[in-house]
Amino acid sequence: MNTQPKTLLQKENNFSEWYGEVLKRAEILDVRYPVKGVYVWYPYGYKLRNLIYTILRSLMDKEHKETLFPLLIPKEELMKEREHIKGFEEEVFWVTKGGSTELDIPLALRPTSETAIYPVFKVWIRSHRDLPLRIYQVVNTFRYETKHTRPLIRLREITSFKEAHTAHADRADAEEQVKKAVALYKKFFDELAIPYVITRRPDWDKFPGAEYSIAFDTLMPDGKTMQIATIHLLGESFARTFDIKYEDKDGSLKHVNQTCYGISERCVAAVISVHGDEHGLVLPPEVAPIQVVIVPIVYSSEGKNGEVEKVCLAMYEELKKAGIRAFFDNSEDRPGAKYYRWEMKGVPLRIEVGPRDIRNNRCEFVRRDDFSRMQVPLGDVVSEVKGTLNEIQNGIAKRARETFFANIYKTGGDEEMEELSTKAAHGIVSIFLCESERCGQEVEEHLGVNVLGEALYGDGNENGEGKCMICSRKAKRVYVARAY
Ligand code: 5CA
Ligand code: ZN
Repeated sequence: MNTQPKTLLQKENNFSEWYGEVLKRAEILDVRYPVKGVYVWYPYGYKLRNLIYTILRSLMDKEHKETLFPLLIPKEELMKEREHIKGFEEEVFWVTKGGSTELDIPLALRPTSETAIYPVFKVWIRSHRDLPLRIYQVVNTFRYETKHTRPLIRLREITSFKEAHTAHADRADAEEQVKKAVALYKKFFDELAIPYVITRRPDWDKFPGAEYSIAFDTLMPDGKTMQIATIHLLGESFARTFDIKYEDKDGSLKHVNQTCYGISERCVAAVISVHGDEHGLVLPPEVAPIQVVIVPIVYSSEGKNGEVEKVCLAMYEELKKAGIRAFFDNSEDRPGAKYYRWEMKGVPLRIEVGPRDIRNNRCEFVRRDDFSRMQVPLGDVVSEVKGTLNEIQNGIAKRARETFFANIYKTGGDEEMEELSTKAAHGIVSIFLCESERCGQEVEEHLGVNVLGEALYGDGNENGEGKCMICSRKAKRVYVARAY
């Protein structure tokens, strides 16, 4: 039996408004802080963020060591790598004064940490025995974004920037690391039930200072893609600039070969946006701050401390002991108000317990993902909760994948621009496009899209070869979409 409550928030037609309302009502982020592009995590949102980052950290910790580098970067270091600074120049926040004294050396707030970390790599790395070196940190970074800022998506203070930096003896090992990083990020987003395509960014739009960049993109409910992770092969460019060398087995001095890869709180934005519905958040059990909420249905004659409350408390203790993040809502609010609150906050499973249930030695489960109800004997609650949470996790992932792949459109080659443009308004379009910047820009202008890059992983048609839709030269499958 389904008892779907009536629609509260429009998601499909007005995603922007939905997103703002949910961040507020579910208490994820407070946007009232008086600095543009800078926001405050509510405790509930921060708990969600931490559960997501616990997964990320545990994946990272297998082969990386966590460190912490300073926020301030001396101007000279930031300016050393020419390509890099060309890309970031206009995005850097500067600290130029200490009190009323002008600083001799202006200090940058890190926009990313290559130029903070690599001068230290130079002194840490001596011999081939020091390689490979793999570190990561989770920090705040600052970017003076001039495009429209948006909570969790385009920030001036990125609060949860997970950046990994690695150094290797040779290029083959660095390329191997790129593959490992791709595999690691796949696992991460799979656990969050976030679908993605993986592309190799066009040469003319790669990370400043990188040889090539690989990106993960997901699809938002308004049909725009959002880049949720990037992995860069840096090669020797930074090693040459920062003079990072090691002594090889034969005694010769060689430059290291490097990679870096990063994820921001856009991963939290993705979880919220991809899975949420008209009633608010729908959280995958893996990351839900509260996995199960117990709501007593108490009739006035029984009141507090009655049989219902006793049963609920025992159930709560049992669930907690089994390692399940449970919450017993014994507040004074009416059950309806409680349903609304916990639905908005995306709690995957609600257990209702009323006097009649107790007489029948049972309770009622209500799933957040599809609002289906199920009666469960009181003695089976723990095992049934575990099984149901598992089903919810899988159900959420399946639904997200179906929506995602239904919105990837593969061109045959004879479509009109206008037709492709319409498709691109709803999702991702796979076209044949050569590597030239001119053709890329032509497509971006005519279709009103962004070129995500060469398809490496996605709808299953990545490997085709054809003719560039602009110049007819040999071309590979490329994903394009309107991007955040
Ligand atoms: N040093 C490299 C790897 S850590 C780097 O900075 N790469 S990046 O510029 O591509 O950023 C990594 C990821 O951070 C991006 O893929 C994107 O998902 C996210 N990101 C970038 N800018 C912002 C921003 N202003 N707000 C939120 N997330 C951002
Ligand atoms: Zn072309």
